[in-house]
Amino acid sequence: MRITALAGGIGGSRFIRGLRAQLTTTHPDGSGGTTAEVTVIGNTGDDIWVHGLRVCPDLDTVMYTLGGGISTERGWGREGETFTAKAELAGYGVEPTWFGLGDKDIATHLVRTASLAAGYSLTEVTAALCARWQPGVTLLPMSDDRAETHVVVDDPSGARDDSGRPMQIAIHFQEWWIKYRAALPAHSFAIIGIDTAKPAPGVIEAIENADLIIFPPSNPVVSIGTILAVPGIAAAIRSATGPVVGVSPIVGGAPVRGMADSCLQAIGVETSAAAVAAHYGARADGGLLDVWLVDEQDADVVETVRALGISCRAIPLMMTDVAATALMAAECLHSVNS
Ligand code: FO1
Repeated sequence: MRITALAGGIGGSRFIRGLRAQLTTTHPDGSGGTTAEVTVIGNTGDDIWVHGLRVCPDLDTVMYTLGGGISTERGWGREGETFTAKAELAGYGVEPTWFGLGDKDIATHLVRTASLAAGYSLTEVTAALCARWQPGVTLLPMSDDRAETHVVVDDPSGARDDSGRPMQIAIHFQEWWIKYRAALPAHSFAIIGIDTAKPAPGVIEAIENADLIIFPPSNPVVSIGTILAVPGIAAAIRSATGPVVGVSPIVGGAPVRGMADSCLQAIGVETSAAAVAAHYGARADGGLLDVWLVDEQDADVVETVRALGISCRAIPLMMTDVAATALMAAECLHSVNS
């Protein structure tokens, strides 16, 4: 079976880890293997140049989480990380001092930056990095082209225009997310370069050949939404032969983690499991979803979602550990047969 999943950072990575566990059969004698091949299309809208290094937060979070190198406490970056270089850079007063640049993580960014400078594509670089981490999935960037999410906010300095209205500026997503904790109301998101970005090699094929397409519980706006904004990807999903199953990132009216509510607010979507399903739309109706999984706390929205033309089930969606996440993945797999 071929499964293709779109993934952002922490939530998406943890879901894929559960999916891989669900697909991996280990026999008493230790033999076994996975009964399916999984391709993950990773969001690169969060990517940023930091101190001359190209950082790909969502690709690295998938790679480290599945490769066993992730910091379980933070959900991003490396286990047992130190931040000596970061402190030294701050000592020189160079910005961005707010970005958590880990010493071990720097090695990944150095390899990526040098390889890109040598002319390798992000797809090739990601494959090379994954050769070390062995994530057990094929990790593809959504695009090899620059497509960087910026957030339009009122100028934090309080600057105003001639008529006294707050000046609006666009800041990099990472600055909004890390320095301002997404607390600055976002007027809109601008993905710089998205209009000319092309799906990375293998992305469209992974969608067209999939027996199942999954939207894990990643941020529907700045992670899944950014991947869908790459010209060609949403259309490929709409016309894909495999069923498209989404897992709600909103439970009981709030994001399970992260700040999806700040993002949904910016695009005028209510922070609820049903509203996100409606935002993605029913495939039968020109949208993207065939199935939407909501948490048991949101069982009351199942009928509403079904009325949209999207089949819907309420199951436990808290990814408390790999086993719980594997059960969520099992529910997605059932959609292939139903
Ligand atoms: N998230 C933070 O909240 N603070 C940080 O300092 C931070 C640094 C960082 C460095 C590398 C990396 O791969 C991820 C990092 N993240 C940090 C997470 C990142 O900002 C978000 O996870 C994604 O961009 C959104 O999914």
